[in-house]
Amino acid sequence: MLDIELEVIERAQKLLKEFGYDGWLIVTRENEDVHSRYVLGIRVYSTHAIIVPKEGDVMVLITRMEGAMLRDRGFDVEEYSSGKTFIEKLKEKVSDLGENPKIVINYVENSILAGKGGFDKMPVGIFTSLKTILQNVSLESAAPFLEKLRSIKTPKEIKKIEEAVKATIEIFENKIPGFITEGVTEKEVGAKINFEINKVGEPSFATIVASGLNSAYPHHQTSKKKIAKGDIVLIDMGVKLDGYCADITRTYQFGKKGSEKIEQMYEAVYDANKEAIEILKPGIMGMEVDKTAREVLKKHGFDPDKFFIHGLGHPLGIETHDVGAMLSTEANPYAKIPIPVGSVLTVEPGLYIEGVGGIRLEDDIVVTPEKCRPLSYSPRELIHL
Ligand SMILES: [Mn+2]
Repeated sequence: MLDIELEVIERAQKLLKEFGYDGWLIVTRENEDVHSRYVLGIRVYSTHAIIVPKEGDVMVLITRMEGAMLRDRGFDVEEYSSGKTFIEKLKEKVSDLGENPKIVINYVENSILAGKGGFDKMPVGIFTSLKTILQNVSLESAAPFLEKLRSIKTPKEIKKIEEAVKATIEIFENKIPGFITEGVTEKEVGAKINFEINKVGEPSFATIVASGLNSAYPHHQTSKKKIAKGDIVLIDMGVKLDGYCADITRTYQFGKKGSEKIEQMYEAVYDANKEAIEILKPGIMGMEVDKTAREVLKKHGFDPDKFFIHGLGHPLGIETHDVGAMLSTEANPYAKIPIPVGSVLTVEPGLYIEGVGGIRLEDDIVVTPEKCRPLSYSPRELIHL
């Protein structure tokens, strides 16, 4: 167990007590629930259960194949050999939490309407199994508890994200310019970027390399298209370090000459990014920050309703799209809560014009008691590679 996991466990236990829960139960497999790694610090793949009691040691019920690895990390490990023994041992361990314990599990009621997708990690099959196995246990949604646990980052978590951002910038500045050559495909550039990412960590998400007209799609799927002179090259990627994500987008142009339109778009997006970061401070609502960015784009002559087709930013943490206060329009309930100190957010205005291309500049920031501290800074001018 590293300090960062110990801190997560301590905070989780404190919150369980505050909420009046007896424990937090994670049951997952194949690394499907991000909270398993959040607590254990490593990925495990066999079906396993993690019990975080409101006090005392964390218990992991797992196969022999992966048990030793967790025992080495200091966890209390119980091994099982079949579905039947898993069920017997889970029942027994849960009964240690008391009579008719109140336990939270990682699912969300009315998941689509609730807008809390980040917590909805339990497959329906496991959910129905638990309902049958744990008859005298009250199983509740962990969403309110997890929201508190994950949306505010501790100094150790912030430091980890800061390191991930540094590693990402290093690749943007020192590696990527050399990767963009005439005729290279988006996929080849993506593979080279991923090689650099994997040397220090792993990709936070599937790296996006969008060139030419493809850049008009914010989530373009990196393709076999060859990069040609004059193309916009939009790259969205991030290093994940020890489970904590960075997420940065830079937009370049391949070749010396750019069109005036693209230069204007770049300037508008740069100003929107900068002004949004300037007004971002604790207590402000994300919708206000999002609105400011839209107004800047409008001032530059670009209609945000037509050309800025996503929210301004999202929380960043153990998932690229983490949970908590968002920078978005008022349609998003998370854009209407005051942004707390300790939030880590992306700020990523963009302009996407079909038939022309897209520009996005995405930086990562931390909300401090005074205002916000950018962890990355977009280049002032469009860089011609
Ligand atoms: Mn992003």
